[in-house]
Amino acid sequence: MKRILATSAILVVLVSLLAACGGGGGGGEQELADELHLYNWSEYIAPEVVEGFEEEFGVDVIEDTFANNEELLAKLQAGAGGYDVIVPSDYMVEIMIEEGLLAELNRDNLPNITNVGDLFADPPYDPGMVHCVPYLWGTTGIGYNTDVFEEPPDSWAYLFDPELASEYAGQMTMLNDAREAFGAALKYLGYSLNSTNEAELMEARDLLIAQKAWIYAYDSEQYEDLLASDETVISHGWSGDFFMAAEEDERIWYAIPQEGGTIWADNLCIPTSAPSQYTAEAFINYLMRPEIAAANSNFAWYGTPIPAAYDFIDEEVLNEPAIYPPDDVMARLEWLEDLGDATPLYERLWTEVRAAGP
Ligand code: SPD
Repeated sequence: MKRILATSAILVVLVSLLAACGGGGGGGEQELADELHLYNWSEYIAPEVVEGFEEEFGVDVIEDTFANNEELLAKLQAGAGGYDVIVPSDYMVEIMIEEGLLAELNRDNLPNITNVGDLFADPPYDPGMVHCVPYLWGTTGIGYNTDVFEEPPDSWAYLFDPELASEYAGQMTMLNDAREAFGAALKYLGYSLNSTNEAELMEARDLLIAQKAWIYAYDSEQYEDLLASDETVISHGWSGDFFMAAEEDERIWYAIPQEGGTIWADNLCIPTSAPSQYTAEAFINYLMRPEIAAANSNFAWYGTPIPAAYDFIDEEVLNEPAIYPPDDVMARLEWLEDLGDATPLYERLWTEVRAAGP
């Protein structure tokens, strides 16, 4: 009897210790933490959604933002252990799974996962949604000032062809994002944005270096504001960011280039180092409620993977063909994929682009 009591006491101490450490493994942990740390893209969650979670669950949400997937990866690789929920894109999810950076989701805590539509429920970068659930999706293309462009600049030539692009010298931004910048250059050249062909990549690098003569900035977080403040007139960027800016400034609009561009999905994932996997799952489950998914889609002007949310999405978002593109446009879009062994080559070429004059 004594031995049973002693064993139980040890178990109780172990369980309390695990709870005090915040667990991280999900399992038996059933208490919400006081805080949830979210590492997200900028302007990518509706303020009322955050407030709603804080009020209903009694958890303070603390948000940091990153500019691109590589910045997020570098932070986790450097051992940053404070984040409960992160929001990597498709190809980065694959890389993070391979590197053992993502926890497996505990579906018992995610009953709303059944709300994810068939199109997104079995993504190639995370088959069966074992590690992540899709959050929002969109495209990469060209934002512009409609006062300057009578016709939509719906070709990458507006950013790369010397005759066209030089007209907007000093008034053009490119995303501060290696995969997206190379993707745009590769598409303009007629190649896949997942090319690993060294000659094609060198050509894209040279094009990006030549383009620097017209670039105002590489920026992923304020480029839409630069359009609104008339510092720029044309900008490489993510669809919803331009539509969101257009709410304040109706001169701004967005075009998907005829040559095609990127289609992407950002995902809600939990790092293996998360302070509280249980709190992270409560938050992710909340974000998959149809009304909440709709509030985020209405705020950020990106597509939601939750079809039941459509009933709550504003008509102008739902009916915008650049947000929910028709089939012929979808057919021209390409997903970014993990480049495997070619990743260091991209990194080197991107460093060369950023270091080059002017
Ligand atoms: N302002 C939030 C934008 C989020 C864009 N994520 C897209 C990543 C595509 N590679």
